[in-house]
Amino acid sequence: NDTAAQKRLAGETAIRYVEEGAVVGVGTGSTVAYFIDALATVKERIRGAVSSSEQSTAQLRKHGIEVLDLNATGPLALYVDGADECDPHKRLIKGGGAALTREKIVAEASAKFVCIIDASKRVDVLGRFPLPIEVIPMARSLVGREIVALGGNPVWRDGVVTDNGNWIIDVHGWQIADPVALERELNQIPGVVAVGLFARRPADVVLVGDREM
Ligand code: DER
Repeated sequence: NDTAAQKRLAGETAIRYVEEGAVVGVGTGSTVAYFIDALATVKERIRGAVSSSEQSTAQLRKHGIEVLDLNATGPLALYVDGADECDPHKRLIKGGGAALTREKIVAEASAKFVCIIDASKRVDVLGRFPLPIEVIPMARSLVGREIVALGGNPVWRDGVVTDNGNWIIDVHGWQIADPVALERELNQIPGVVAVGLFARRPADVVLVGDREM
């Protein structure tokens, strides 16, 4: 269908940002799955990849692409990942796939973050998609109470344990006009591991299908 076609196109278009001999930072999700398949067609051009999830690691290894430790690679030139929502300033909501913590780590280590999306992810104001927050399990109720105090409606993503052994709270009911401020505020709460707002550090390039936003 059209959405899948746009995701595939975005994944394939992102290949143009892969430089010779690069170690490529790779995100998580169904759009990134198309990027990984495309990366496999040029795998002799790259040195390897740094992965943001066990899911992406498995797909990379299936294609014979070496998965490297971020502590061994140092800074990366390129990070490619999807998003759940993207506003006009290239600020993102991520975490639909529960990989937000490692995604944020690899994005932070990368000089250029290329975000690959289909048109359905574009919004004027972030927040229709429930905001994922990764929390240390013992702090779930504490963080939930502080979210309520901030006017949100926290819902435990019951049954999901992240690659880091933590839990996810999805926050409904926020229209996030100042995502940088909210990201900073939520990051302060003890027990919060990562917030699914990429606003302090937005994407550098957003590909909607094959078009740069
Ligand atoms: O969980 C994530 O952050 C994913 O990147 C998500 O935001 C995009 O997933 P999709 O490409 O399957 O829509």
